[in-house]
Amino acid sequence: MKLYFHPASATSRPILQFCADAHIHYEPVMIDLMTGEHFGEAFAAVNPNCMVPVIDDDGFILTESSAILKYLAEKHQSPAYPADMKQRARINEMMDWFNANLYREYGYHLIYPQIFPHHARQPEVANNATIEWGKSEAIKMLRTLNDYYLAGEHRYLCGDTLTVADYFGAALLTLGEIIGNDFHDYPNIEHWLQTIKALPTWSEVNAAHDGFAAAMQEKTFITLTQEA
Ligand SMILES: N[C@@H](CCC(=O)N[C@@H](CS)C(=O)NCC(=O)O)C(=O)O
Repeated sequence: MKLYFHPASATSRPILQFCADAHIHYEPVMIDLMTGEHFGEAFAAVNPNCMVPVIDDDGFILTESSAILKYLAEKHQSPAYPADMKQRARINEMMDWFNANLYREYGYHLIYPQIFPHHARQPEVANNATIEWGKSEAIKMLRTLNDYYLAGEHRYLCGDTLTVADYFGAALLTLGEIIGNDFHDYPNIEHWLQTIKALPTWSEVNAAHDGFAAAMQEKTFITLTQEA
């Protein structure tokens, strides 16, 4: 299996970590998002959306990080994606919530327009409005994550077992570290993230992400708590 990825990409990192934990072997194909390699003809032929991650499993090409995680977990009969219908539905629900709700506002409206020039809206006033919108919507969603999904005694997102939803959600949330977000206002989120970050594979898998965050540290961004 080939895995097309970028090591600092929020949607590649959960797959890298799941593969590490589940001992899934793959041929890594690094696509350099920083030089625009993903817009080139070669990669567009693999994924016309020009996005990572993608897997090519013996000719079966699959895009979409959430679908890839579920496919790999099912293929390898991982306990991180239990076969029970209702447990699975709960995991799917959580992954859809992160992907369709949180990532749209938090990633594509609050964070990416501040760090990637090709995501910035024109004119500047439109970009600022996009960022403000993303920030206020993300805050509402994080409140729901903290007070509803992560309320109670359970250790992980969907109960007391680590699932693919935890890999996915933790990677998307830590994307905010690039602009200096922290989760001090959300103790349940902070506690859950600490649990996921304590996985033995976290540091190695997230080394490029940590390097990217460190390189951006001197810059000023609008964060969940920081005004312009
Ligand atoms: N819905 C897609 C989104 C993937 C995505 O956002 N990929 C980002 C990296 S984290 C990307 O390739 N961005 C390219 C760009 O912004 O030009 C998925 O979940 O796989």
